[in-house]
Amino acid sequence: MATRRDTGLAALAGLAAGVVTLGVGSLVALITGPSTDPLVAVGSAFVDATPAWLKDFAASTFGTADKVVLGIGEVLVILALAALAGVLAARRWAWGATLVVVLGAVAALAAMGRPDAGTLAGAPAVVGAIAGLLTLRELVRRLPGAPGRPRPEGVQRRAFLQATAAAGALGVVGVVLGRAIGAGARGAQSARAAVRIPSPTTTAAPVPAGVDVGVDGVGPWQTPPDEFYRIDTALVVPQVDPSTWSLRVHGMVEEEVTLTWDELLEGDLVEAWVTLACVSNPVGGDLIGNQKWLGMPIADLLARARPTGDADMVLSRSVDGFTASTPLAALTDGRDALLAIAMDGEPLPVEHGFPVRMVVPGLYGYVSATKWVTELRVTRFADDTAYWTERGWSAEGPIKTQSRIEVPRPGTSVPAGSVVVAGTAWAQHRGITGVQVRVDQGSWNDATLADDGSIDSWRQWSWTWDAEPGEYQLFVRASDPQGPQTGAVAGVIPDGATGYDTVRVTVT
Ligand SMILES: Nc1nc2c(c(=O)[nH]1)N[C@H]1C(S)=C(S)[C@@H](COP(=O)(O)O)O[C@H]1N2
Ligand SMILES: [Mo]
Repeated sequence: MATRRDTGLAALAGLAAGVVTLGVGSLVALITGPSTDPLVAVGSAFVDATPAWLKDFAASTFGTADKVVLGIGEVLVILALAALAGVLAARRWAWGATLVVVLGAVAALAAMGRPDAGTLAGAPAVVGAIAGLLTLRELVRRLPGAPGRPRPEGVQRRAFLQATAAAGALGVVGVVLGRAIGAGARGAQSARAAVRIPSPTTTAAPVPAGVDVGVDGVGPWQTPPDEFYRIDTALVVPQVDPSTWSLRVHGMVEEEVTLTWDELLEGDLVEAWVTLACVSNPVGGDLIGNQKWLGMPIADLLARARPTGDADMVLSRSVDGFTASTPLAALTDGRDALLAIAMDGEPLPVEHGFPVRMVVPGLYGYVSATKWVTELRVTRFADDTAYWTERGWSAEGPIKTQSRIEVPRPGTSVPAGSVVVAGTAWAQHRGITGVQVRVDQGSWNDATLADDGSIDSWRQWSWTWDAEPGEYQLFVRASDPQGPQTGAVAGVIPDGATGYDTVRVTVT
């Protein structure tokens, strides 16, 4: 009967073999591409298989750190399974070996199932698993008390631990080297540095100085690019070389069109201020940002392709397989729906879609803002579904009129007297017509709107409250031309959260 200590050593052997597997896998992925790294491939498959409630939980709990949390969770699960493989292998080699083979096969299939998978996508997982198997066999043979090990137990133990530590260290070096070299070799960053963004054919209307409400604690009207929220399913940021990029427009069209990067740069480019928002943004949340985009009107491209008869949707597709279903009408009704190449006058940041992404005013990102876009297929809602629709979200996602209080912060104390309450409201492509603030169950008070930057952008507001000491709850609501936003509370699934943002404050 194996003792508890033997089990511990066997688990260590499994861990070391697991790390070797990952290290070799990530080194082989230097040849086959970052999305074939077993850790990345399994994580991506997991992301794709994630049901709507779990995505919602991850986004609302971890925000844009959800990828880091996923990565840590994945590594912990893999290491636990590797330890189990070690324990099994020590009892009976075939059991442990079977577990390693199954794990390797799962990782290989995950990599081969990625939308951008090449023929060798499974190689890192397969080669890694073979290296792991060989390591595990060597280490299990060296377990103290294993058959054919005549030396005194203490000596055996030391030899085993040395071999295990060496294997584990080599594995870690492999993982670190693979990742570091891979990150250095990512081509898009240098391609981006070489891009010259042409001047707009149509410039955006000048932004009034008063778009910023001028209250400390209310974020800038223009979101700095490096603070812009990032939401996507990509565990490694797709690296797209503009010189080989092209966009194919096909499906229900009279003429198929292929657009190259050079043609895009030479076309008429429109500049527009648009506030992008994520459907997973909870009430009061910050998965939203406002920027100046530059791009070719998608309507111009569709006019060349000439959509046929009863087409009512454009299914855009990214290099990494993400898809979005955008109503054809939203792309052709004259709003600034763009194939964007620049944010704030600079080439798109790689994680925000370099070289080309879509930006459509008034629609949540998941149905409109495809990054790294390479394909537009004109089709019908009745015939096709997009990435998130297949996971429980609505096929159409117009942005809901919303508002949030940014000052005062929740749970803070403010001195009695004049208290400035301020924040942001948005109703992209409809426009904010008013914002009101309510104290507890009192009546609604009109806030002052800051200057309007564009009908597709958010709008800041402030209200001065004559506050007496006590505990209060503040509520905000915004109005668009159709009337005030709803106070009915709804979660983000299936088509965006509703309800009033509220803040509790103590007046002293
Ligand atoms: N290729 C790709 N594009 C994508 C997504 C994605 O997962 N993959 N996510 C969409 C979602 S849900 C949102 S809210 C916006 C976010 O854009 P940002 O990361 O530039 O803020 O991108 C959209 N475009
Ligand atoms: Mo989103």
